[in-house]
Amino acid sequence: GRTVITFGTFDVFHVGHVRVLERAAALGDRLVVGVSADALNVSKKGRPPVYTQDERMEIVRALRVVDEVFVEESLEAKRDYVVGHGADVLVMGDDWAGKFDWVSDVCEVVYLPRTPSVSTTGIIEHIAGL
Ligand code: C2G
Repeated sequence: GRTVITFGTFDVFHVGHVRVLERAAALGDRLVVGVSADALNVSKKGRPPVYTQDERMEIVRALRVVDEVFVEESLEAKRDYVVGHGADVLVMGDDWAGKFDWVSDVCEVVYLPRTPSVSTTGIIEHIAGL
């Protein structure tokens, strides 16, 4: 079987997240998802996500297309996560195009087009303006 791995924050879960996970799952037989740690988001974006990592993992784990979930502690550990989970292909949305090509010595790397006009930031701004 072919194992697919993908990564993300998946904060304020939305249809763009579902679609990228469904398309990632369709590329193999088993989908493993690294959900970024709260601490990683603080260091990356300067603020924690709206939902905690336990809540974000619980949501992603509940999806029919997801087989396994783990905490992504570091952006630089991709190669270790790929090898550790026996992944054959790493999938990311194309906002990350080219950024993880350095992992292509241990697996195939695929960037999928993002779903247009939906984002966590947009949802937060929408709600803040109500
Ligand atoms: N995504 C998408 N369409 C959108 C929004 C997001 O396809 N409209 C995809 C992103 O391209 C990504 C996944 O959904 O593949 C998760 O997006 P984020 O939660 O924004 O993840 P991010 O904070 O970019 O974390 O190691 C990589 C990081 O953990 C990625």
